[in-house]
Amino acid sequence: MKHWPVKSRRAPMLASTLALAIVATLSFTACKRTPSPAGEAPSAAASTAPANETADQFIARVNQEMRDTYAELSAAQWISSTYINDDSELLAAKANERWLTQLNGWIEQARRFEGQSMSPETARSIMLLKLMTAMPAPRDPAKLAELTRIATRMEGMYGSGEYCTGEGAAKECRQLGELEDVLRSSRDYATQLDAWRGWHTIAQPMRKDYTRFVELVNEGAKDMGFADAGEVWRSGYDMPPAQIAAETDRLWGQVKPLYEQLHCYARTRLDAKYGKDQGEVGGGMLPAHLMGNMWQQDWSNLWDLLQPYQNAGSLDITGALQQQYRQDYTDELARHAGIPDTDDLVEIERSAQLDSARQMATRAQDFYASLGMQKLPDSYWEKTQFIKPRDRDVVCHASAWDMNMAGDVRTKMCMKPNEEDFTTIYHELGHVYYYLAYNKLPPIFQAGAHDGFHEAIGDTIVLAMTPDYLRSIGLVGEQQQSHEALINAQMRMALAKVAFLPFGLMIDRWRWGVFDGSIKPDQYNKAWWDLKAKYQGVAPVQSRGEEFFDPGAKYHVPGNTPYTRYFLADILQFQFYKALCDAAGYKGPLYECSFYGNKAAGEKYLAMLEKGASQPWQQTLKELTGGEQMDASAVLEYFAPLQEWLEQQNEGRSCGWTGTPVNLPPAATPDKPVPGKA
Ligand code: X8Z
Ligand code: ZN
Repeated sequence: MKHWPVKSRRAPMLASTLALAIVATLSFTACKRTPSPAGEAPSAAASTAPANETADQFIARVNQEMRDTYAELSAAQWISSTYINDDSELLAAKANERWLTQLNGWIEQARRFEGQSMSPETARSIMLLKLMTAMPAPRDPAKLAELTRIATRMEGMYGSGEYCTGEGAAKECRQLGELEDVLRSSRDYATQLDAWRGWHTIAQPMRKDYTRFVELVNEGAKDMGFADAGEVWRSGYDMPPAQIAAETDRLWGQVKPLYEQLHCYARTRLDAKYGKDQGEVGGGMLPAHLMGNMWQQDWSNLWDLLQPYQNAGSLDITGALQQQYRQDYTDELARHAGIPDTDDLVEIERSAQLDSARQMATRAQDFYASLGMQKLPDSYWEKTQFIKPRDRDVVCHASAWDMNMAGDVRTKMCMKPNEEDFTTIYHELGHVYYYLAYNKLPPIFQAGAHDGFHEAIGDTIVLAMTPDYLRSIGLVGEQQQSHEALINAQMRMALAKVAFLPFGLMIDRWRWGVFDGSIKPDQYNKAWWDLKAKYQGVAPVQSRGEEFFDPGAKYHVPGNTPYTRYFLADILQFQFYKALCDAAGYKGPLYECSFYGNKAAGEKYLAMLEKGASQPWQQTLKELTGGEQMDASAVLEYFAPLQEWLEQQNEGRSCGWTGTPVNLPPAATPDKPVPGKA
């Protein structure tokens, strides 16, 4: 996303930086903050405000200056995310330092206008300015520079993190993608545990940096008049910050019974596969390393274990994508003149991987185009990172970038032919289409209505990828019209979207606590696993003491991307989906609707995207859905058949879990940290 550079280098963040971060718009009433004391260390930019400038003129100038600086920052961040080394990190940290200094300068200059009358747009812009970065920076230039260096380093450590085993010639190092492949495909208990533990070693060396990072962003937040950095994050929702915390509790309360049913069902199936003593951990929790995903946030990879009915029509999208890839490879091989040597084979493999990734992105583009949206510009296809480069470290975590607010949009992924990456590219293009739609607004308004909107755009399209749509693009065969087939289709969505809900919530429960000091550094890991237990009902099978820093093994922690957005998006996308189905004139049950190809739905969607952050999100939501509240009833409506089915399956079982596992054995061999290579 675009992001304003605020943050670090990644785009989603970027957007975040600007955009995403912004997203977090606050209502005017919520924005009355205690003015900070006059700065002891005024930034250079603060002295450049022309005398007698009005508030409206000030905002016009800030928008212009933002446009002028933006491309340089995003270029530095793009390079450091797609070519990790000391040099690119240095340049990205420096660019971010300039940006945050400039931002602090604008925020300081804006104080002149407190209490003055000004246009509503200007008042909103000033509010958004203070929330533009997820990484509020201290005014002290030395501390600001320290902060950008730490942020860049942590993200680099994540991107280049690897887990090495064996010695000498037998030494083998694996990065996240390879370790994720193990969890995706292996069903061997010990093999999965090794991959899971191995990845978590990369985070151990981040603990010190993260602890200092927290001190520095909190100082930046206080300089702006906020209690701590968590309050800055919670202030981006056009309502008082305390209220958004309560809102997330309310929404979680709506969907929790559904999650509990899914959890209970998954546990039964895991018990059947691994035996009760391995299929669950004390207190009825799910073992963290057996969920097919490093963070247990998406259980789709456990389809082989959790598929409700074996013979009700295949939804094996990964299988179909892999088959297409193999076909590409065979075709390329056949076209090769002469007998290929090893280098040729590597080239052919790579070229087939790239083709397959581009085909996946083309499919995703086609969905948006079918709604009447533009095709992506040529520069997208030329400059995007589709697959993992062979010769250097990159941040593989998927992101979407607006490089210049003028059409240079890109995605950055390390795509493989599997269902997860296939849906992720639809997600990323949601960000891209948001950028393209709001690029005509002043830069300060170039953000999602709130950050959850930004995350929900592409996911709404994913909901419309029904079995029927998948059949129409040749990824699955003819579908049965049976209750069994319906339950299978629902389960496929639930493993991604219902399993995610408590994870979407717990990450920022942890960070809010870290920022407000209720979670102290010597309790970082304990608090993390307490929250994992409380919300997700998952637990490690060996004890994870404070020698570990498991939060750092999830991208958004070292990457400093707020996470509540994804929880909100997981709810909002069902509201958007329902609204677009209505706009398309669809009348059947919600879960069968696809608005693929429907221009009326597309027009309505685009109208929302074009609003960006120019008005409170409640208004934007109302224009799309008729309501002003986030609400999970569309989630429940969508999953009603599955919920009923799960309740039948779970009947007579004792569901639920207790919060904390008891007496976990210590890790058999202490994990050794393997510092990143960068
Ligand atoms: O980070 C992402 C996107 C980029 S904004 C790939 N997501 C979250 C995650 O991977 O943890 C999408 C779903 C949740
Ligand atoms: Zn996203």
